[in-house]
Amino acid sequence: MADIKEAADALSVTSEGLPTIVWYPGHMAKAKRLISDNLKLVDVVIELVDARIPVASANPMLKELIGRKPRLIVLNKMDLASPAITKAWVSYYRSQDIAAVAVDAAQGRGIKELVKLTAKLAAGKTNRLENKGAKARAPRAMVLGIPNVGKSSLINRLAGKVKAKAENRPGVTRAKQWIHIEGGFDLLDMPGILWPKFDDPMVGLHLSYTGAISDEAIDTEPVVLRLIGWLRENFSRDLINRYKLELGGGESLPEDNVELLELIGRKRGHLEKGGIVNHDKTKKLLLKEFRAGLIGKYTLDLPPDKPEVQETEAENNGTGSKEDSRD
Ligand SMILES: Nc1nc2c(ncn2[C@@H]2O[C@H](COP(=O)(O)OP(=O)(O)OP(=O)(O)O)[C@@H](O)[C@H]2O)c(=O)[nH]1
Ligand SMILES: [Mg+2]
Repeated sequence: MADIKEAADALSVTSEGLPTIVWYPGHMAKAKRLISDNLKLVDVVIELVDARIPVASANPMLKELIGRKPRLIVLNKMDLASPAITKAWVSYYRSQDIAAVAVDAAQGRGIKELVKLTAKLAAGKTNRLENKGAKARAPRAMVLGIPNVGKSSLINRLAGKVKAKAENRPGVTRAKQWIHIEGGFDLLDMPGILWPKFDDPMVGLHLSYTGAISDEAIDTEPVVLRLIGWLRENFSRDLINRYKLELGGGESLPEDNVELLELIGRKRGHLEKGGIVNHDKTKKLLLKEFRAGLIGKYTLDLPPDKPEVQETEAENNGTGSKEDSRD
């Protein structure tokens, strides 16, 4: 499994100690060429983004790269994202005339609709070819996405439906492997790695929260402290429930993120001699549980036309009825 660090040229930090990505123009041009070479082979592009961070996990240059080729945006890992905000994202894309669908490639949710939509988008091209007298062929698609977004899971999930029937087609440049997806299209059996946006510190932060940037590559302390702050501001009820942070009457969570981290650490018994909290243990726990959706199902990037969704979500989460099932 690759991560952003391997795809990027360098990982750097901002003045606040937050991760940011540095790309060199030469390497970027090479990556672009690699993608455009493969793009030539397909009729439709399946762009995978992480439903929790549709902005941070998207490639801002893809639109320009693929030109007028049909594109389907797939919001993967929907099982970990806020259902209401995922819905809002799908409507947003559709309002922009971009086909979009939410899926869970790990469990197979949404895959049928994905196949249907891809076939429909690609059919325009093959129909045009046939009208010009070319021999009929199945439409072709490829999967693109940043590291760790679920490209292999999606390809396996699609291939699994037809028992991974792969074939080596002659006549195609460098004899690529294609998987025939029944009732749908031919899928290029090789995902294209995209690079995420790199000029916005929020992007690095959100990629770290969700694990697209591996923890070994960065100092997780400032990242986890920001995450704790975000959770406290938006979903304090979830934190209280998950970590059983019983507070005295009228008391609220500590404003200080380090204090809150230590409170959680103490609750989980992450103590060393002298009653000092082992920050490292608590940081790892928080990241693991956040990424697994155990604290709650959150979407960090909001659609441009729906900034108010997060608030509604926070209110809904505060009702307490679903917390029991999370332990
Ligand atoms: N919860 C959840 N996890 C998923 C989903 N799709 C993929 N994953 C997990 O995400 C991780 C990365 O998935 P991969 O399919 O390896 O992602 P990839 O894009 O091929 O990654 P690289 O090859 O490293 O670029 C794995 O641990 C998967 O099990 C999903 O829909 N839901
Ligand atoms: Mg992969």
